[in-house]
Amino acid sequence: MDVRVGANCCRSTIAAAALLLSAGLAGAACTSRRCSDTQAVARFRSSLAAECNCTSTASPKRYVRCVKWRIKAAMKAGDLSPACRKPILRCEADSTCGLPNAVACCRLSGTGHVKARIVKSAADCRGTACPSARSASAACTSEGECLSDYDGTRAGDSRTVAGIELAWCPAGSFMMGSPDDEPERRADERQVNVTLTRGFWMAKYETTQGDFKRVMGALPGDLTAELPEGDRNPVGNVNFTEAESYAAALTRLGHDAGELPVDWEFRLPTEAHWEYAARAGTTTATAFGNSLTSYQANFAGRSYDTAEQGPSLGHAVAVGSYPPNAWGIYDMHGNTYEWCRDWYRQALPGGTDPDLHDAIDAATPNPDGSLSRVRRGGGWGDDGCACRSASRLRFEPDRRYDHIGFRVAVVRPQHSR
Ligand SMILES: [Ca+2]
Repeated sequence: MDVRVGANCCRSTIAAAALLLSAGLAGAACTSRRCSDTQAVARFRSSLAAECNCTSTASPKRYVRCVKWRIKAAMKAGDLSPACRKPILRCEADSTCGLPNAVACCRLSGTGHVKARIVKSAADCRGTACPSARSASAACTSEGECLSDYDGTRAGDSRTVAGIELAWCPAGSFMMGSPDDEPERRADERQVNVTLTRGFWMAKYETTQGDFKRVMGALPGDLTAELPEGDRNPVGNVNFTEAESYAAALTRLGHDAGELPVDWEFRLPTEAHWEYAARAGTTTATAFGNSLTSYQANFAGRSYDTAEQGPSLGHAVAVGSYPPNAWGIYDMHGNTYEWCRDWYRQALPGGTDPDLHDAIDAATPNPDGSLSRVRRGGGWGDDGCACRSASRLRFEPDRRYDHIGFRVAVVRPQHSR
């Protein structure tokens, strides 16, 4: 099923495909404002693949012929409104025969056209493989890259994968770091422009002890008086490698369960991902404005800026005990510090999709010559100023401390196109 998509003339087709994908459900394209009974359409569609013996992508024409016959019969029996016929047919004719994780090959030809086709396996692709494609025309951008139907539709959309609750953070640009006049800022927060070309899913909560034990079998380090035991309490005393191992294990669980497309994976967030998610669209010092009280986040000591003084608990609490930010993400300010995947570099990494995970040569050495990863967000033992969205600290990756935990993100890495 080869589909040639003009790079310029078919922008509307691509836009429609993008809309279809951003709706999150291929089925959404099979309903229509003119078709009043959208539930009937959804029910009917879900039965078509089985009724038409749709076991392979190799026979789309026969499949569509069967669908047409079924629609006709349903209309005759009064089970389907004639207005629903076209929406269903339009979708079915462009479908991958009901297979949810078909593979599309997206290839930019020498003449500037995108050539897309559906295959059974990524191994059959000579161009870019888009494993979560639902149809050829809905798989590729006009540049021959993959669109994803796994994206959320709007900031804060929810999804649960491998038991981890996630919030959607859409692609976008933001100013990373703090302005010169932000109180208590530090020199390593000099602002840079960042563009994130792909949206990602951020864990709504810090990694909990319960989830870590479920996935890895045991906690990574000791509990302390300040890091008490509790399945909803955050993990602490976890080094960088252990945090990455947990993310990798979640990726395997997600793939094995069919909940995670093969081109997506769990990771620690980059600093850019972390700050973008912490800000949740805000440009103020925190997601709650230019001040912060310990009624809003679990930190100790001084409130930040003009906020009223609150309690200093001096220990970790169950995740989600404080209000979420605008995208439904909890404890980005306070409770535990959170590992990021970047090497610490004094100058913030700006630009497009910055990722210093492998940029060891760019890392800023500590006074003793060692190198650090980044930790973010403040914790139960520090003042409110450390909870600012732009605040950043370093920590050597092989070390652990009870006030340092992490959260995971689900991303579609750049190497998967
Ligand atoms: Ca935190």
